[in-house]
Amino acid sequence: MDELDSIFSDDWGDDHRSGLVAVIGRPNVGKSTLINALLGQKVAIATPKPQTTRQRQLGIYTSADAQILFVDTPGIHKPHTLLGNYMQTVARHALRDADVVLWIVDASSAPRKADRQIGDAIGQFARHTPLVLCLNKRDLCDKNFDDSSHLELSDTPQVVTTSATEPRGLEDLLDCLTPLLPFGPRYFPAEQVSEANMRFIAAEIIREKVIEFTSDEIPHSAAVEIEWFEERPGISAIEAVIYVERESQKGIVIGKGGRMIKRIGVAARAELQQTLETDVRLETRVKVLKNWRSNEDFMRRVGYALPKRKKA
Ligand SMILES: Nc1nc2c(ncn2[C@@H]2O[C@H](COP(=O)(O)OP(=O)(O)OP(=O)(O)O)[C@@H](O)[C@H]2O)c(=O)[nH]1
Ligand SMILES: [Mg+2]
Repeated sequence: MDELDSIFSDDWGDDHRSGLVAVIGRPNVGKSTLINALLGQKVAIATPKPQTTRQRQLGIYTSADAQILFVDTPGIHKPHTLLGNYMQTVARHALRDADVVLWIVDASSAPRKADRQIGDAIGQFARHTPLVLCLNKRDLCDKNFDDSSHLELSDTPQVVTTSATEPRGLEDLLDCLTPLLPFGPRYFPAEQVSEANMRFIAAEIIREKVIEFTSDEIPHSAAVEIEWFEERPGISAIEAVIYVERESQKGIVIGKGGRMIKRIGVAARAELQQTLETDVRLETRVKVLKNWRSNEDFMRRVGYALPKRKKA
């Protein structure tokens, strides 16, 4: 026993807390924006269009007494493609693995059936996990905001109202989450905010600009593959391909006289330069791959790595 005690000694301090907080909710309620605001840095792309986040992503918040590993997840929705299935699988597993569930709802609109279904999913996959209900987008509500319809979504006593963009309520949210985490060590150095590698970050930044500047089906139909990434002193060279599903979408992403692809490139390059802290040479091309959202091999190639289906 003495030996075990020395192996498992609590040398991080008895009262340090750490663990996974799964950030769950409908698409577009502000999950990624809220994580970025809590960290004071952009770790996940966020856009006004729903279904922006496609993968599990960690946002690491470190204070003197806690390390909170925020798990950003795809918004929960009814999937129509293999990509949609992948996104829902990611969200479900984040729920299962969580030490605490942070359920974000949009306070500025009445709760919908989809919100209630998320409540059911939490009951099914994380029944015994502490739950915090976060009413976000408070800045879009009336002064005399009535939260009663949102409170009916859950009987959790842990409710926080926030605005990720103002920002407001973030300290309250951290104060609410921290005591719900188990005691544990720091898993990452204090200065680390993300696990993502630069290739992934570059692809996401380019995808964010595509989503921001285009409309209709394009945001859902776009995937970005980094074909070449080279960091040299003072300059990074990146070659990226934007995949869409139809010729007509390719025309939209390129734009009249190449104007749209230029706009996407200029905005992405500016942000990449800031992130990489180097000059960036960015080349972007657009390719069509019909129905790639149901193409397992391609999805794996661009990081939507569904496990291989078992043969019956
Ligand atoms: N006014 C206001 N807008 C917000 C707030 N939080 C997020 N938004 C906006 O809501 C939109 C969606 O934000 P995201 O962070 O991408 O939402 P999400 O829940 O991560 O969405 P998915 O990844 O698609 O599931 C963006 O335009 C944000 O700027 C808020 O508190 N107030
Ligand atoms: Mg998101």
